[in-house]
Amino acid sequence: MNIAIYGGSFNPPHLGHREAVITALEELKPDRLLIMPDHQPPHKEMEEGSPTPEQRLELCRLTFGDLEGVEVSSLELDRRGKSYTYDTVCDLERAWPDARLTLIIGTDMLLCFEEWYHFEYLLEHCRIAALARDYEDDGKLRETAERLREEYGAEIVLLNHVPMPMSSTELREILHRRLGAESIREAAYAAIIRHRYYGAMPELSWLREQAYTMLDERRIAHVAGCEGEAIELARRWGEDPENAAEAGILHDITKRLSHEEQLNLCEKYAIICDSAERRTPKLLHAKTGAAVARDLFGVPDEIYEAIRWHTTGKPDMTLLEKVIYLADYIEPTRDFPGVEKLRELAYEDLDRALLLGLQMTIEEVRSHGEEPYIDTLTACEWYEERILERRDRHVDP
Ligand code: DGI
Ligand code: FE
Ligand code: FE
Repeated sequence: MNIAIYGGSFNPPHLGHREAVITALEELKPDRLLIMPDHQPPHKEMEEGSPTPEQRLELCRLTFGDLEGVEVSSLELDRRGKSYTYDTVCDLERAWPDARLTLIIGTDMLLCFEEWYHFEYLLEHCRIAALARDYEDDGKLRETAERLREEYGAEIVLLNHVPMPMSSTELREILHRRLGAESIREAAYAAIIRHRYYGAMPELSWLREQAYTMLDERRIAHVAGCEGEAIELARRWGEDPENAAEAGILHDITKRLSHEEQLNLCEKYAIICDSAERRTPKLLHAKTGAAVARDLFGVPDEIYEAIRWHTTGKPDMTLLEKVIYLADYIEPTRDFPGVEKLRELAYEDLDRALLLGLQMTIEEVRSHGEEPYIDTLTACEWYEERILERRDRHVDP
């Protein structure tokens, strides 16, 4: 049996790793290919804030799990401590005494192979498959391969592999700037965002795609409008436009769910709701939307809260909460009597616009013969008082 082993930190695994695996499958045709995330690399410290070994293992499953003949192995994780390939090879030889082992390694790893723990044993017991870019032009690589063959009788094959422009190190540096999605397998990227590994922030185009599949077709224009308006309001009032965009994109993600589904989500996320909320699914979608946004997309608290309060508002709102409340109200697809006035006011005096929005909602709800929800009423009272106070003190907005 031919077993190929592809070890590494996979911190995170990316499409370059996946391409390498596909090349190795084609060229080596192993019976099985083991992806072997290390517990702790022997030659370096794992960067602070990296996901745990178990989390990296899971990211590997999400990156390679669908490839036939490929298995993500927890051997090195289970062994704990520093992960020496020598120990792994010994373990595999014990498990499969007749197997022929091939180590798949990167170019740089071949160049320093003589620093590996018990490298002579490894060269004697394993074939080496080095992932080489332009190896015909790479004198140093060919020289090293030739020398290892001569000195140790090593068996070395070079896999012609065009590496991706992106490395794990580079990805760790850009994920928090809302970049990198195109270099990572979708399912793994979704997990990275969900848990915000590496301080990752979602690429907005990726987030839109995800959110829009959760919406009624008719609502997409509203959500896109709300995102754009939130960005503008954020710029006007000194809020972070990207956080505003993220909250705008996600604010209505549970809106299309039925009343029953809303209530199921309340149960799932241990959301407490009173009888008025239980009766009015319109009020629930703000709470369930925030919970789902946090669960699926790992939104930070400030964005969670902005989604949470976007329907009713509340006293003493944060800037982001106000921005989302108003963006939802005045985005370009909204056309109700009075929207123009509210649009103007939102860019002139944020609190007065907020108050006007609250008052209009109360009027609207009452015109349907319903009683506005308590949060809406207390929010309205709070801003009425605040604006009166402001007037008394002649304070500018
Ligand atoms: O989700 P959207 O339609 O984009 O907007 P939204 O989240 O502000 O929801 C608006 C709806 O919610 C609108 O039909 C009025 C309703 N609503 C807002 N505040 C209250 C309310 N309904 C009741 N019963 N009480 C409220 O205080
Ligand atoms: Fe809403
Ligand atoms: Fe909305």
